[in-house]
Amino acid sequence: MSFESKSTRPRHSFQTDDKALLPIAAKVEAGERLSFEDGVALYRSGDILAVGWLANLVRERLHGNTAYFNVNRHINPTNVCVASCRLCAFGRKKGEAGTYTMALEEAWETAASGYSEAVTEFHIVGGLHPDLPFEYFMDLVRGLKERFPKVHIKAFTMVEVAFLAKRGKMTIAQTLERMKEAGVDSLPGGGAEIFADRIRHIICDHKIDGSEWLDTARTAHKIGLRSNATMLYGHVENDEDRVDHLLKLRAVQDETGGFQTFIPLAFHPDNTALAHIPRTTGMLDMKQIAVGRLMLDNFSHIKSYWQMVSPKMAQISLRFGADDIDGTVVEEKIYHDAGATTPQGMRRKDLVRLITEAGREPFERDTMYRAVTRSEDTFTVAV
Ligand code: V47
Repeated sequence: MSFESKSTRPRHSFQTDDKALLPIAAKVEAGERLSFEDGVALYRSGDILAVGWLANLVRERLHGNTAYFNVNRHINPTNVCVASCRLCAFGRKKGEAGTYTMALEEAWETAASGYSEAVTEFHIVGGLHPDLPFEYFMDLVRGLKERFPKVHIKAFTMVEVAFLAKRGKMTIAQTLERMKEAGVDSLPGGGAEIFADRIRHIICDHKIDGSEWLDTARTAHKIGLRSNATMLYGHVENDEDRVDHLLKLRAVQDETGGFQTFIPLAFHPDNTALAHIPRTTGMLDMKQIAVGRLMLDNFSHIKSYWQMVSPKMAQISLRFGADDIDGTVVEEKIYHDAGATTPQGMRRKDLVRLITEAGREPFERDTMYRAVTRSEDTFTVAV
């Protein structure tokens, strides 16, 4: 994939006291691909400003001064989950206190509730429910499309797709085709966590493994569904595990070109089985954005999800490699069950303010990164 340079600004030259960064800087300035060792050296560097400077160089080459956001709404139809992942505070076993499963009418009503601003995207993820039939999820999507025909449906992680395929006795491709027919437009990037088996056994033993996640993404892209990709960091993984994760994503992207956005997700430990792990620091959060931008040379977009790293850090990250801060969200459950102290949603005007105060130009996008123009309760997408 090649990108047109959007930067018009003359650059100052690169400066660092960290000698390990010098050959990496030469490669970045020449537009060359970085290696596994380069990735590890970037993670190990204490010179966050130098690493960020390089990531910003790439970010501005691709997107100039533009920073993207969208007006979206999250819907989590159920928190009942068979998986019991140690990383998760959201999922509950069937019959446990605090479980919920939305009736279809309830899910459709939820979609319409919250802010008055017309949303352009529904983001739908949930637990791996042992009893809900495949048709529940298809009816959910079909019902949303009937009620909100203009809204893009970004639904079901690779983990949910693989689970629904198994339960419905279908192949992954058949499952994805059925989802597409029902109205799913693209897939979110969740469930990727860290691909290395050693780590997966500790944090999410009952989920599909890394190669199954990547295969499911590959299949989705091949049948024309684009997706995002995430990486969960700040738990028991090391620098090598993170670089390995990034390179595996980069390899699939070379093959399919189907990933839209990379989103590093900061681990929230509260109420999980890994509650003894401290929360991520600002340094680590900025590193993930910057190293992600530098290693994933074939991804167009790097998202700093404000719910994860806080609105303040998301704003700063627009100078450290990120070009997107996600959207209004309206109602977030997964990180709030795990102790997130951010608001559950944000108004459009507040996202615009964060971006503007970072000295960037806000660009309201739809899920496919097309421009959105709007009045409060309706919108138009540029095609
Ligand atoms: O897959 C679960 C993660 C993901 C915790 O595609 C946790 O645009 C931190 O993938 N601490 C779901 N993370 C969310 C997700 C996402 C979010 C925003 C945008 C997009 C997109 C995707 O959240 C899960 C898992 O990796 N997660 N528990 C936790 N305690």
